[in-house]
Amino acid sequence: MLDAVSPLAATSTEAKLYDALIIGAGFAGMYQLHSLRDRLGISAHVLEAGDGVGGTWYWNRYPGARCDSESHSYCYHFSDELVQGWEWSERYPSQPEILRYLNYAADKLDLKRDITFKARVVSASYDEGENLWHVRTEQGGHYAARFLITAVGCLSSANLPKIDGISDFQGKWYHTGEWPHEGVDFSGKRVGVIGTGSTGIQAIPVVAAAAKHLTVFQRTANYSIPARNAPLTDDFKKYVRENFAEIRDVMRSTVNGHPWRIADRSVFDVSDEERDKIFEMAWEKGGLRLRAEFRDVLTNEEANEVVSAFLKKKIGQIVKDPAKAAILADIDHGFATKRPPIDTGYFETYNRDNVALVNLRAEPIERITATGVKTSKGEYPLDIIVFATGFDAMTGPLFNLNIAGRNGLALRDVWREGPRSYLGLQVVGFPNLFTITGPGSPSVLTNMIVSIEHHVEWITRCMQHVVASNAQTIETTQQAQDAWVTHVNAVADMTLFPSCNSWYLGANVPGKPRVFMPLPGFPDYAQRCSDVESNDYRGFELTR
Ligand code: NA7
Repeated sequence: MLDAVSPLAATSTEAKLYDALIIGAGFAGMYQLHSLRDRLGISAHVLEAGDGVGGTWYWNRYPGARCDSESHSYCYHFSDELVQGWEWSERYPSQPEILRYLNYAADKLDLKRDITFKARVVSASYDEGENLWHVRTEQGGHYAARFLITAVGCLSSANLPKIDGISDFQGKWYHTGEWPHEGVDFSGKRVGVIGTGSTGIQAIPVVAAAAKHLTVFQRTANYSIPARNAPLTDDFKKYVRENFAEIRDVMRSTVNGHPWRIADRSVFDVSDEERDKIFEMAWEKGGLRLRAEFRDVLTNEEANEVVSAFLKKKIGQIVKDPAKAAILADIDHGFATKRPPIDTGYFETYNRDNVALVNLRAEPIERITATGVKTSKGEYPLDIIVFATGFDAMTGPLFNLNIAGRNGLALRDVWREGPRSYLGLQVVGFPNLFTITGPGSPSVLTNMIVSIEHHVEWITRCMQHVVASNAQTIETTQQAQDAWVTHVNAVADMTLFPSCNSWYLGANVPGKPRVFMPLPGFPDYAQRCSDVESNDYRGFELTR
């Protein structure tokens, strides 16, 4: 334990004392624990609400849950041993396989002994006199540490819309992000799914195949690209084993952190025929690679319209009922300005006899009744309602911790008008607090693992610097934070992201301030973080 911390253990608090507390045992918290404990040699402990590791993948057990990043890129790359010791079975890993992977990593790194499970953090407050963060859990636990690191994920606070009458419903209802561990039996049931984001698009085909009847309630139509999921071949597995260093380098050098480069051509550099050929090939190959075929999809409105038109046309080709096809293709935003979903048989599902589509733009939900969902045009009888209605993204999970910094300053109040941070890592007034993949960093615009590994490694070196400098605290300055917020807004404004109502902007949660939260462009961001580090942590102040 750090010298500056240990004397306090005996004197000022009955809390369990550590050098660092980490909240959350998903990909981020697990790697942070390993880095601090096994590399830096300080005492670190993780508090986790669930009764196992996994984070997002512990909670999101809904039917069809699968990662949209390809499996060979959606795993830790910091350890050759972990890479060589694991084999993914499919192109996109399913939720159960990711959970197995995280347990494999936790066991290999011997992490579980330093994690307290079933410990839901309800408050985290900084005591300036002691220079300690005091963290309390719902279960009555009290912990304290000099450093506090949030590893709570960006999409872990479920958004359950306030629809009148939900307590009247006599059937069962579930939110996809808080799915029962024992699963849900849909057989013989009339099911309604509300929401057609990435989650709804994954769940709908699986629910349709299991249920007697499915009614999809669509408010905003969405694009989707076939994932073309399939078992991995032995050749591909061998390629990954032998080339993982190169794969990692590609991921770290591209805007979205995926294992492919973005083509250096404009949509308008090629003829219409050639462009169609490129799109068709990308459609056949499947997955998010389609977005990378041209460099200007998210920066040039006309270029975006061309891609969007191609994808809308595909819906009409797949969905046989012209009325359904028209509702599904009536998309009001440009492709990938919202998080682009990928699917397995999504649009094809609307060709099944047991699937109905309700257009909430034409008939909004009025209320939930004892027996179903009532819209302005009629009532839909249901036995089960599935809310695939997303998350209070990025800030929600942090607010749930009730973080209070200097002088009891609540993060919720400081961010009332929207999140403000320096590098997405620190906030003025909250010394020694680091937010992994916090607002103001690339986070959700990347393959998350790339952003997580980058942040964990940066935080670890930064803490090493604080300790080596014999400093008590590190805290960003107001000036650095203000300049960073200006930078994030300027970069977002160079893209088409702010053009639509997405959860990136908080637009899915009524009353949430409209602020673009993530920062587009991983490599430029990583370079800026490196520059800060090599310039004596410019923008941060250390107190000794
Ligand atoms: P999303 O992408 O936020 O999608 C939520 C869906 O739920 C979306 O279609 C919403 O329509 C719909 N929704 C939300 N509230 C309502 C109400 N009140 N009535 C009807 N429909 C509603 O969440 P996901 O879980 O699909 O995906 C989140 C991320 O997880 C995803 O992007 C990946 O990164 C993984 P709207 O568009 O708001 O009109």
